[in-house]
Amino acid sequence: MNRTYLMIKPEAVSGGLQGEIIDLLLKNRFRVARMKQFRFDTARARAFYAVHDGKPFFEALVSYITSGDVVGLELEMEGPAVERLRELVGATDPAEARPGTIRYMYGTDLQRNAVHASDSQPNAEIELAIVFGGP
Ligand code: 3AN
Repeated sequence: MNRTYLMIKPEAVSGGLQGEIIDLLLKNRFRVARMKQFRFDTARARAFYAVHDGKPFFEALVSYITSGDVVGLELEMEGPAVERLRELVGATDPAEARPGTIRYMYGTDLQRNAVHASDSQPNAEIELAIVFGGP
């Protein structure tokens, strides 16, 4: 079984989109192993987005992701979970995302793009550890 991490971002949670997004995941054969609604504090948000530290949008990203509750999900599937989830999520910019992808349907702009999905297995493991702690 392979696993990855998906996070429903603040504007999608406050907009009540979490049910539809989770339904889409289940219909695409992901299994929800763990799920948690929480709010990032600044320190944890900086750790979560450490790979973007120093980029021009980093401070805006941290303040946005701490602005409200998020929903974090550990997802499992038999196939290549990281790659399948990235396909289902779509391009970072919703304006460039293909029809049928989560960001095409629920994203607004480059920052408010509905969800985050881990971009590699090592990053999935790091992000799952930050959000859920131990196994
Ligand atoms: P993805 O979320 O598709 O892996 P990344 O890792 O390049 O994309 O970016 C992480 C997050 O940073 C994005 N989801 C988005 O919210 C934000 N972001 C990326 N690029 C920009 C940008 N040019 N301006 C504002 N926010 C950005």
